[in-house]
Amino acid sequence: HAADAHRTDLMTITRFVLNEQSKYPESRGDFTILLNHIVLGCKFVCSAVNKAGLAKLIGLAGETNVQASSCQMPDMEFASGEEQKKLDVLSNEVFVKALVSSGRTCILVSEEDEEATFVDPSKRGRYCVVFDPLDGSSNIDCGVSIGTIFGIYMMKDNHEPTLDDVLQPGKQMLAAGYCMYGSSCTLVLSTGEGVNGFTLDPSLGEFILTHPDIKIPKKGKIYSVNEGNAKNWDGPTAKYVEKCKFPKDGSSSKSLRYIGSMVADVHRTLLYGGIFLYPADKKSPSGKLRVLYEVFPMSFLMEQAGGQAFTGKQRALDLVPTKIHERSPIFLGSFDDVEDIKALYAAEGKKE
Ligand code: P6P
Repeated sequence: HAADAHRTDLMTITRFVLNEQSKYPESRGDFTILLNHIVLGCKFVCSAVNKAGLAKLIGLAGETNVQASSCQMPDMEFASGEEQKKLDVLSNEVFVKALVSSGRTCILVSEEDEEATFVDPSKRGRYCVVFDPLDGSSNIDCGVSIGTIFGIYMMKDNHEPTLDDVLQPGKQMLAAGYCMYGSSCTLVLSTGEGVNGFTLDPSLGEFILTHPDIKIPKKGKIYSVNEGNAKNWDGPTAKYVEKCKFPKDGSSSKSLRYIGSMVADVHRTLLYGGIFLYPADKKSPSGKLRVLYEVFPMSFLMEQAGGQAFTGKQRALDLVPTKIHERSPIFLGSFDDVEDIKALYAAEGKKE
């Protein structure tokens, strides 16, 4: 029976990527090995985030060195009290160690590290990984979903790695994805041939394909922006949000949904449709979100799912970053909704 086949024919993320890799006979499986190490990091963070509240509780009971029982990494102990490593620092250490130990990376850029990590030549591979190990981590204590966001470049050519290998436009990314730590642990990934979602089955410790070939609705009923910044918005953003609330064409107004955790807001946008905005404003003329490991991966996924992503000036993936922690305004989501705000910026441009 089809249902039984589905239950017994487990499509794990590893098997899925191997299937994709098999289309490129020349590939030596390096990408699959790299991805498996990213998946390992996500499994650890999922476990640590789910324990965070509990570990803190036990910590308050004065116990020290509460071992995160589910992972056999002794040096990843939870200390109690103030030595408790912040989860984003811990997550960063796990991802850096996992990526270096994969032997497939040469440069790592993390939101947590001011400088890029150049992997020792003895452990070097061809991939450059840019990531935010725990985006939205300020939301942990109130139980809001948070996530890991990552993007993967191939180094430009076989020379000594330099920052130029990561200061590439987003359209050069080979793959991008995020892992959301919420009611379930969901990993959404694109390797350039569409978007697929995998859910962690904790009893197997495997990510299973649960959302094959995700496509974002062409137009949505939701807009997602921090309305608290409205007084600082530029004209086109203000006009667009006004249109969402008071549509002139008699259509119904859009609902506002804003969680304040990018992975959660983008995941909802991807599945339900609509538009996510983090515009520039007078206080931060480049917006708040980081190009390499927030804007590019989410823009890559949106385009792969049939949506689009715009900076207010250009297609987000065409942007060429000059600094590894550079920021950019971003408008991403359903194709038609982003088209509407592009038209408003274009009209503004004509006036200037
Ligand atoms: P604001 C979280 O701190 C974050 O980096 C993103 O995850 C999120 O989309 C954004 O900032 C929220 O920013 O200014 O609306 O609180």
